[in-house]
Amino acid sequence: MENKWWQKRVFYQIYPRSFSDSNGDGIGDINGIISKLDYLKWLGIGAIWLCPVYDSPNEDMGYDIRNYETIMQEFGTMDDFKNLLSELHKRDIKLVMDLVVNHTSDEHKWFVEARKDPSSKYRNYYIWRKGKDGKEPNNWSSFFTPSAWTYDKESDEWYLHLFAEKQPDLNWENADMRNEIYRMINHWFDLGVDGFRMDVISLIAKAPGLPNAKGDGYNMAPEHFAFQPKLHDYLREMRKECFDGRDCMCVGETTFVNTENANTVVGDGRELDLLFQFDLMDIDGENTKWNLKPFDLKEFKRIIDKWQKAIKWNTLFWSNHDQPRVVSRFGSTETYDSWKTSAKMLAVAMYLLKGTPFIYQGEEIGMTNYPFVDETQLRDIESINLLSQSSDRRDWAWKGILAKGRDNARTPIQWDDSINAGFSLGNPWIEVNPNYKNINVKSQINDDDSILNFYRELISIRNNNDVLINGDYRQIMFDDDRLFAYERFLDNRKITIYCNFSKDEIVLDVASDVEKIIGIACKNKNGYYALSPYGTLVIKN
Ligand code: TEU
Ligand code: CA
Repeated sequence: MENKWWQKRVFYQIYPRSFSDSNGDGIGDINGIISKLDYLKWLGIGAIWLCPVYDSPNEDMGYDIRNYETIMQEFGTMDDFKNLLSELHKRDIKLVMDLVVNHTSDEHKWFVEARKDPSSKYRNYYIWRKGKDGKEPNNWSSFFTPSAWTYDKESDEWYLHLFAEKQPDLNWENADMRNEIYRMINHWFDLGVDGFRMDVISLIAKAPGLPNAKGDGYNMAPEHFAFQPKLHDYLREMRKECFDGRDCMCVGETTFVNTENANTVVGDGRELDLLFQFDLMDIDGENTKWNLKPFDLKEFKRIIDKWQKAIKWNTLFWSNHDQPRVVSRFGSTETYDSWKTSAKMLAVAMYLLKGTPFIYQGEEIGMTNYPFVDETQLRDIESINLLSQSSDRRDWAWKGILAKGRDNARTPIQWDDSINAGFSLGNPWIEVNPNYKNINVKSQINDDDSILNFYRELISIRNNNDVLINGDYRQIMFDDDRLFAYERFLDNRKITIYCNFSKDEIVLDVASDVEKIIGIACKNKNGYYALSPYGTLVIKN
């Protein structure tokens, strides 16, 4: 089987602001990334997803773009960027950029013109409507604010924003706007980038007439802005104008995707190559992510099974810059041992599945959630807005933020045990996790038993094993509520993976003389393999 490059490589997601600061201003930057490329190569990484590095006022940390073709000053210059690209390619590492085209910043020159002059051609690049009876044009809520509309007094019209007020949605019905976006994408391709991760791409088309959502008050209206018929026209057009004929990859952040509509975007290869689905990320929330509910392994197993069967090629990830730290969330940080063992087990559970792994920065050393104590420590607009909108239930909101707040995964990478964890000599833009003296790259790199060295080994096993790349998937022991187990098989070769998600010791029905590829917290008990709490075993059989 002929693989595409993005099927054979392990991705690593970089959140530049928190990766490495080269000049002591407390903000991670491009030169900081360049200084760590040998580390990523050593780890076995084959491609990077780089979160936005474009000019932005940072209302939503770069997801509000002011200029698509310049680099954020705090991150460096265009020359620094070109240098990064060439240093990556020198090491045979691909670069996938973030593409945020559902909305821009309200400081983007298109929106500035649009707001200033309703007769300008840019007015129609965005979505403006008259109000209804002095109120919003419809009852949609946004991800960050109660209403998805903001009133403009000058013109007596409202503009739509599915995210923050400072993130006005682009009007994809406008062909001029679309062409400007395509030109911009091609410009980055011509510089040499290898692909794009498309932010909330499933939301770019809105239902004609912008109908009300069901229910009273403000409501999320995915039925009117996610996976609309026009989405497919836009994606096909974009593919034709920008992606066709290039050896590139586009992965969509397909908010509100499900196993029924997934293949409408990745099915025939004419829209997206890959997609991110969030069923797993929703597993510990009831209706909203902030209503916490306990992790249910059986539900996890159903979700994995459903997605492994639904589409040809999955993305495999535990976390990203919008999610808490995986070991705090789904593993155990109760003791040193459970932290270390569960972090390794989770990696095996996810990254030996069929698909392309995306490791989020810091995950490879088992970084944990941040013990926030007060709101001045928060930087993320989502958490800050949640608090200000929840004055009647502050404790509930705070509990939610501790468990799920996006800042948990945005604290600086812990490189060593020196000041600010070696991230910066200045004052970091967000606090460094106080556990950096115990959890850092330097202490793990020379420790054979570390999470970091385990990630390296796992990546290398995966990179070099055809069964793990192309083999079919089959889940086994489906009804077991402590073990997650699956097989990968190709021709007459088979690999079986056992992961103990529980605190119990589990004796497996596998004789201890079977060849093992990986064994963590796994011993021989009366001739059988036995998994200690959070242990994992991978065998060749
Ligand atoms: O996230 C899209 C998205 O749906 C998030 O709002 C998600 O629901 C939330 O983070 C879960 O808590 C993307 C980016 O990844 C995110 O960082 C941006 O804030 C958002 O788009 C707007 O661009
Ligand atoms: Ca800096």
